[in-house]
Amino acid sequence: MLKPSLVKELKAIVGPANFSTSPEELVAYSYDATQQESLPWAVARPASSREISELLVLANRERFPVVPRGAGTGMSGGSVPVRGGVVLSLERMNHILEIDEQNFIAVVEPGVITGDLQREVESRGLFYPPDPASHKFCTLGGNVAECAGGLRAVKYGVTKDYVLGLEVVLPTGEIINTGARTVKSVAGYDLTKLMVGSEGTLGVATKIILKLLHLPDHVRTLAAFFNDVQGAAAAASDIMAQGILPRALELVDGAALRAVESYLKKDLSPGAGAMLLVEVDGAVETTAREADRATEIMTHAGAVRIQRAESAAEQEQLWNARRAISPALYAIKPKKLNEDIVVPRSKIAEILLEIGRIAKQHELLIVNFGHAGDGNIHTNIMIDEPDLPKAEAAVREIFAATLRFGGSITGEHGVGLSKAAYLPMEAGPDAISAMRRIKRALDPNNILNPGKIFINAECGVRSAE
Ligand code: 2HG
Ligand code: ZN
Repeated sequence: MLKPSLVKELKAIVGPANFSTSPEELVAYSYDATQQESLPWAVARPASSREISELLVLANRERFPVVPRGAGTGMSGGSVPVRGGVVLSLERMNHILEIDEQNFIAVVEPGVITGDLQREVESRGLFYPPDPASHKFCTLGGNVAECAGGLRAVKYGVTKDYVLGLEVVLPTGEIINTGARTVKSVAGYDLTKLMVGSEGTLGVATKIILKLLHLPDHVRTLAAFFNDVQGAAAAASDIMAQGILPRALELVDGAALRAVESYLKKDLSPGAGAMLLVEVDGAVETTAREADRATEIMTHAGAVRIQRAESAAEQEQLWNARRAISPALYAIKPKKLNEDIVVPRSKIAEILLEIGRIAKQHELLIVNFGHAGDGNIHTNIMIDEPDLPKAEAAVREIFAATLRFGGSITGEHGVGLSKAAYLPMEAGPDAISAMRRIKRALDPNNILNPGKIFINAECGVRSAE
């Protein structure tokens, strides 16, 4: 709870219309896409880095938590205010400030919807590749905080590969600029890379300088259907091993296919045990050659049917189906533990076998889909509430197997709340201690997004009452 004098000060910073403690609003800002929830004490919607700076200075003086929030589409609880405090919603800072067509740069505020920037730059023949499945809703600020990946990461990389520089408000209120507007810059520590993926715990990005590319001339999309997920996984590895670099190579298992078919009320390929979506881009001749080659490889690996999207509308339909998987899975069970393990891509078939074994042993339904091209598989453990303990045991075993295969427990969703207990499985104690020291150096009072990434993250926050 915030004492009345503090409410007055906060209202003076962001304006009374942009500050709320109404119960309805608190609920609306209490959860993210993981369905974890915790009520904040208030919501503030600042319009500038100066306002954010003032708010953070106040938070340090009064020691209340501040939790930055984009659109709440995160998948690890990063924007959930687990210790209450003030949610700092960046929704009003939603302007594309500049598109520099000559230097292939965009400068945006954090609240810009990723899909809006994609559309805007594409209308000018430019391309912003990072493409999280939630691109129609998620924000670039959230993408930066979590270092979002997405469907095109296999060829084009993830958010950190496109952030050239940032304006950041540090937890203690200083406004700094990191990076540069150039392709190269090695002036001091790379604070840009430190901030990207820091899950809203080290600073609030208020301006983002993004690298753009030239829009590829041509795009071809294939949907291939297999009898089982092992065949699809083998085909995905073969495509990559043969030197084809698709811009998306997505795997969907049978259970995910059924779920999305019933969610969209549309058959993709009745009875198919798995689907691969392959998209290549580039010059017309190159894409034609690569699509033919991918077709041969998938046929050889056991594809029973391959569909070529004949128009942009057909391409869009396939991608809409793929992007709908995450919400569609709730038709199977009321709760899902959505993980985003990543393994070397030659190990996808093996890890899927191992996950199947773990599912059987714990009598759980585990649905797998995701970014096969870069080895990032979404293992979704579908449960009813009472199944939670055994699902958590299964998660630990899946993570152990992932690490044995040389992978990582999270490829794109971040640690947040969901994976804090598991981080020590991957990062050694000295590495975690180094991370904690960075956090402490930048946020000595632990006011910015406390309770994330580290288990038992020391609080340092007292009630502002
Ligand atoms: C996706 O790729 C998202 O669709 C969500 O990262 C994944 O729900 C999930 O597990
Ligand atoms: Zn994903």
